[in-house]
Amino acid sequence: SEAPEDTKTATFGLGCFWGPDATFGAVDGVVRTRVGYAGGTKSDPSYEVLGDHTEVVQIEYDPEQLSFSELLERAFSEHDPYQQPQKRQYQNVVFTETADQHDQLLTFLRERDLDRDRIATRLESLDRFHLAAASHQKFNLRGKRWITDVFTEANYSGEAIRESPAAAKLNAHVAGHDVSVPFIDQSSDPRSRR
Ligand code: MHO
Repeated sequence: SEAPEDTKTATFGLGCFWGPDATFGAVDGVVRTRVGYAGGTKSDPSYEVLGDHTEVVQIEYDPEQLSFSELLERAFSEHDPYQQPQKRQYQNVVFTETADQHDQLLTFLRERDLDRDRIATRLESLDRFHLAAASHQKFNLRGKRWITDVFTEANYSGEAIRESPAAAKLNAHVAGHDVSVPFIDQSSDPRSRR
């Protein structure tokens, strides 16, 4: 089957973006991942000249398979919402992009009994996502030249590797993540029996 067309995006800052690029890549229903910078005002940020931006992962997901709440579940299991790194580059940020995502975030915080007065995670609405350079995309996979060389030989550009659903899964696997299915016992997931 082909990659789903009606995808949505979710954007999170969870420290150095190489990590969440891989953890979210493993999640069933995540179609593509890309890393970049958001949450600041500087135009054209780069890794070297970041300005007031934060490293973020942008997750493109199939809403038929995965909800924003499930992504929040994962994002909050990846950080302590009551601690925040001093360096803005690595801060925890949950961006919402639509009114629906914002509602799901409020519901999530309420159901999780998160103390809104103590929560340190930045909760912001996404203004703009700035893509990071190709050398930062699928960083774990890029450490395996014998795999990326095959993409290159098949005429994938850096951009095509970044946008490849297969590369997102390989990147996750190389980083040591196995397919993760939110809220479903993996032994009962038909995929693991194929
Ligand atoms: N320079 C740090 C973090 C990289 S992450 C893209 C390191 O080498 O681990 O900020």
